[in-house]
Formats: sequence, structure tokens, C-alpha cells
Amino acid sequence: MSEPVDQHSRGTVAPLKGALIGCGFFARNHLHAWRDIRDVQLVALCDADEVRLQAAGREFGIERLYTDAAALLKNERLDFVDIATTVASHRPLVELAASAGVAAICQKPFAKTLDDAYAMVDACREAGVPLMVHENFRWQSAIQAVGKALRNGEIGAPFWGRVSFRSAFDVFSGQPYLATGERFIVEDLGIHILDIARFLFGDVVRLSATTRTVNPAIRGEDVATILMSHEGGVTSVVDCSYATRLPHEHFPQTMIEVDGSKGTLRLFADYRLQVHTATGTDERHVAPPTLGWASSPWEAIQGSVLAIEQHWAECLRRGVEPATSGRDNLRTLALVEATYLSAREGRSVALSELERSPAQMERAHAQWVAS
Ligand code: NAD
Ligand code: 89V
Repeated sequence: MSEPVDQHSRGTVAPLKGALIGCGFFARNHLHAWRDIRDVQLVALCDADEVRLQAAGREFGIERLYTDAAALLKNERLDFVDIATTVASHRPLVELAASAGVAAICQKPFAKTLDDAYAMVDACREAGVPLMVHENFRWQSAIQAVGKALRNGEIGAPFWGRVSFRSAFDVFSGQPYLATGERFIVEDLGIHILDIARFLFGDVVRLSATTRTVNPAIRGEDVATILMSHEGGVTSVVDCSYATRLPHEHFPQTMIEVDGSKGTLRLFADYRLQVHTATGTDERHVAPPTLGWASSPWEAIQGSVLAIEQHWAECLRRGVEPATSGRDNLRTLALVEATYLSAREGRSVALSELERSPAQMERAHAQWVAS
């Protein structure tokens, strides 16, 4: 993980000016992390809920407060907005930012549908503004360490992998909306685990999935098992559950197994990374960074929020596309849609089925050429 960007304190560049839209449950992590990044200054906050807005403003010492995002974008001179609202407002808010010519970060799930996501990517491309999805799980220090070991060829060419998240942690007390939506684990949590599989093994050609609802108190599915064939030839299993009672609760840790042509890699509980080859077995501790504001058991997620925000600031300054850009996230979102389709219809799904229609592709290409 990169160190905080410190050009501002050296006086070489002006800080990037940002505003946060959405001051709810998860936004506290965004606020703490932005405060840790020295060349970014959050100058304003927005939330439709006046009470939440005032509380966040007081706690983080931010005085310019808005209950309306359009007013925020009209009155403030911003380098970017960070959208941390729930999914229903993502498309209108991203389009609002694009129409104001302001770069945007959007929390996951990026959009309710793939059509909305394509429209958001198009809007930002047409406006010439950068767009990043806050897809933070791949930015956890343990996941980055796994990616680095694979890229370095430590176990040769991977041919099989498993990315696993099994828990019975009560996510509903902090995020009550998770219990009432028609969709749950794949859209909310599986999206991260599918993105990790893409990050480690590349894009997916075909998948087959099952889903189940075990907890009778919720509406959506809380168990999903997905078998995927990746473009480079890796076969992977992504499995997620919020109905799994284990002797030790490891929320929010992701466990990983990878078999390669020269050895095996295992990410065990408590951030123990094991790499085994013919020359021996190496064990590393790949724990999250120690942050003054972190709170158990959220440390790995909180560390990843800081890492993705640092990545955004670096990309914005250098004018390069973030790793989890809107464009990139279309492929993660397609895995979510393919999972639901496969589970619903009881068949395997080729990702090509979810690509844009030829007419849509033609329109997007014409816009791309014109821009
Ligand atoms: P929340 O309901 O606690 O907070 C959302 C806030 O946005 C509310 O205060 C609401 O008033 C405000 N809001 C909604 N629409 C608005 C609009 N149009 N203008 C201004 N304010 C508006 O939700 P949350 O649990 O904080 O989740 C927010 C997002 O973060 C969700 O998309 C969720 O999936 C995501 N999330 C991500 C992670 C992660 O690790 N990446 C973890 C938890 C939640
Ligand atoms: O990351 C998330 O989106 C969260 C949680 C980890 C609780 O599932 O909703």
C-alpha cells in the first residue's frame, strides 16, 4: 500500500478540494480517511438528512453543509465529489456531478442495473470527468499481498482458486436496509468477493451459481456459491455466506486459496499468508495498517478505505484511470447480474450474454469517437 501523499505539506501543490455526499453509517470511514490524506481537503458535506449532516459537520469540523447536492455543486468549487449514499441515488448523483464537470467517486454497488452503470460511465466520459467506484475490498492489505505474490510468479501459473467469505456477523444492526431488499448478499458483499476474483484471476467468460436464503428474518439471499471460468484459464469458486456460524467469527475477512503450477498460496484467518513451493513454506503476516480511528472488527475495511482514497488522489493528480474506475466496475457488476441470472434460471451464463446490444455498442462507440 502506498504512503499518504505529502506534496501539500511540502508546499508543492494546492490540496485537492472535495465534498462528501451522504453522511450515513459508512461515511464516517470516508471522513476519517480523507482527514489522513494530507493533500486532500474536504471542504463541504451534503446529506438530505439535516440531523446526520449537522452531526458529521460538527465531528469533522466542516462548516459548509448542504441538504441538496445540486446546491452543493452550484456553490462550491470542487475537484471531486465522493458519493457515499445508498444505490438508489448513485445514478442521479453521478450524472449531476458529470453535468457540473466535477470528478466523482461512487460507492458500491455502483448501480442498481447494468444499464444505469453504462449510462453513468457514458455521462462521465462525455463530460470528460474521472469516475471511480469505491470498490475497496481489493485494496485491503492482505488482498494486495496475495495479488503481489501471484504477479511475482511465486506459485507459477495459477490454475485454480477459491475466494471465500463465510460469517454470521450481524450486519443488519448497522445497515438495516440490507434485511429488506429483494437482493442481499450477492449485491452487497458478493460484489466485493467477485471483484477480488477478477483482480486475482482476470475477467470471467462463464459462471454458474446457486443462492439461498437461510435467515428467515431477511428478504434477500444470504448464501451464494459461484463457479467461474476466467479468460486466462483459471477456474475459481467464490462462496459467500452470512448464515455460517463458526467457532471463531472472522468478519470481515476474506479467505483465499490458489493452486499454481509451482506451488500453492493460502490466505488463512487472521491475515496469515502461506506460500508453499518445492523449496519450502513461507508464512507472512499481512495485517491491516494500524489507524488511530479504526474500530474492531472493521480494521481491514477501514485500511482499504484509506488505500482507495489515496489511490484516487494519486490518479486525479496524475490524470490516470483508477484501477476500480467506472469502466472497470462494469465487469464486476456484470458478474453480480450473471450470478442472479444463473441462480434464477438454473443454468450457466456466458458473460457475453450481458454485454451491450449491438445498437448500444454502436452508440457508445460513436460517442467515444466524437469525444
Ligand atoms: P446509510 O443509509 O447509513 O447512509 C446513506 C446516507 O445518504 C443517509 O444519511 C441519507 O440521508 C443520505 N442520502 C441518500 N440519498 C441522498 C441524496 N440524494 N442526497 C444527499 N444525501 C442522500 O447507508 P450506508 O450504510 O452508509 O451505505 C452507503 C453506501 O455505502 C451503500 O451503497 C453501501 O452499499 C456502501 N457501503 C460500502 C461499504 C464498503 O466497504 N465499501 C461498507 C458499507 C456500506
Ligand atoms: O462492504 C460492505 O458493503 C458492507 C458489509 C461488509 C457489511 O457487507 O455492507
